[in-house]
Amino acid sequence: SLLNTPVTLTNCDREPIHIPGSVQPYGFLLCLEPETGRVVHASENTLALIGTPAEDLIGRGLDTVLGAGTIAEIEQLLPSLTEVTKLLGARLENVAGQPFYKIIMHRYDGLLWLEFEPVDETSASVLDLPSLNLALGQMMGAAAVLEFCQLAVDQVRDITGFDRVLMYKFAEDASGEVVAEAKHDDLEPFLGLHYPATDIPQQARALYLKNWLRFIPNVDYVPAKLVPVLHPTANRPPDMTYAVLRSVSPIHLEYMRNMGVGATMTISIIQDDVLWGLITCHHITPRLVSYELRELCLFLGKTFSALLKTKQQQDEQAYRLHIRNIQVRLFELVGRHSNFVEGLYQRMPTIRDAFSCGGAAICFEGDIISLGVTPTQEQIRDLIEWLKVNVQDNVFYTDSYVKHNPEGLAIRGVASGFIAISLAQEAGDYIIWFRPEQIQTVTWAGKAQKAEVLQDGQLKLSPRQSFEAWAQTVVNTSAPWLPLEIEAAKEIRLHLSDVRLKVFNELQTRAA
Ligand code: BLA
Repeated sequence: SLLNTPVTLTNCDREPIHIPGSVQPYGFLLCLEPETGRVVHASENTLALIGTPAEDLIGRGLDTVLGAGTIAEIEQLLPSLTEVTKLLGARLENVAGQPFYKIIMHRYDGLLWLEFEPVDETSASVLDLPSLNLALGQMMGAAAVLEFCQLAVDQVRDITGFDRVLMYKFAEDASGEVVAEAKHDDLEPFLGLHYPATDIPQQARALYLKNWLRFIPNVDYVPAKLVPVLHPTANRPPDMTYAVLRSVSPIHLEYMRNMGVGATMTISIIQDDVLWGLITCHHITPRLVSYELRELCLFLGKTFSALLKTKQQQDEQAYRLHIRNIQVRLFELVGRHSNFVEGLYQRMPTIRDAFSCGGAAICFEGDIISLGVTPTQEQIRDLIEWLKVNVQDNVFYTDSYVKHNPEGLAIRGVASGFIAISLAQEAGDYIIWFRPEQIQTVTWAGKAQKAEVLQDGQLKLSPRQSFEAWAQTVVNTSAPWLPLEIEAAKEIRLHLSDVRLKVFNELQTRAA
């Protein structure tokens, strides 16, 4: 079965991370049968933490560890208990010199879950409402998604003190990009780096849609097994989807260790039931973050999730306006020039400014005018020949020309992707916008540092080698064209076709 299959780099998307049968040992777990209140699972580290072997707790009631007052409080919470966690503070009965414990409770998989976290700090209030209000106000005022992301990571770093806080945003293909970063000055920046989808496998992404915050106070921990390991009625360990102490994938732990990270906390950013991104916090050394502070970060994450759509609409609106504005000015220039083609490049803005692209080419009556970074004249002529023969659509776009034509390999550096609008296909009259290969626009700051190779020839699991892996998945590909860009290209084509027709008609009339 999967449970007995060792996890490797190639099967880790099948690792059943929701049922590891063990916990992180900084706290301990008791699972109760709801009907009887008897313990059916205990984590084996009860021995280390409270001096009682897990075996001795099985079949017993909570009165073995808790006083009557705490038990009464728990019983009051039971009727309303769901997979959403509830919190109680408690001192343990009959265990001298123990720290104060937070009991984090939820009900799931037919069990009552009681997770005990020792409280290590003096429980000073984490709620600094005035500064939280200020931060939320700033976040609400952010004019664009990127600014919004930056404010969020700054805020999370401010209130938690993590060495590094990243906004990790997923793309369509589930690869990810670091779009904002707040960090300690001494750390190498990760901003702008991309990672392949395999770094956060699909079952993990699915779990993070249900459980919005995960915490690993020490990546060097040795997992504490459950006693017994199998669920009382199912032939598998109990489902830890909502458990705070869930022991995480050993592969992920190795990744974090190789990265030089000692502790992490990660918050899901969810939009319309889709995992949009993660706020990922790293600390170089192990550290405990109190449950209350984690809840506060979760609150920020949910607020961020709720406001995100507005910010995306603002971004789209701003880009739409920008394109519209360029179009209006261009069309005006085109109308003023007796030779309308000159209106497309002789003044500012030029046709190239219509979209974010590396360069553009105007191909008209056998001439080619290049603007910005484009393929050579020769290469553009080849491209036009290919378009004339292979493309019937008036507007054609691709983010990977090589997929359509192997000859595209020669121009992938400047033109992995392009949009072409035809003004007269037979004549070869086109306007083309070029986008470079994406990987050439993304750089890894620590380029000098080589990916480490292990003795068995495998690359060492690390962000560095992950970045290389991502780079492999996007060779010959440009950044994608947005629907609104394609719409705008269609508008430009319609307008220029009209103008061209008018000019043509005028010439005809004059000739007659
Ligand atoms: C989980 N991998 C993760 C998580 C992150 C990353 C953020 C979620 C951790 C959590 O929510 O607690 C990846 N973290 C990154 C990246 C950066 C970072 C890219 O800070 C960059 C700066 N991981 C691999 C490979 C495999 C793998 C190759 O790199 C498998 C072959 C597995 N990653 C893996 C698994 C999990 C994971 C199984 C789930 C861990 C768990 O929740 O149990």
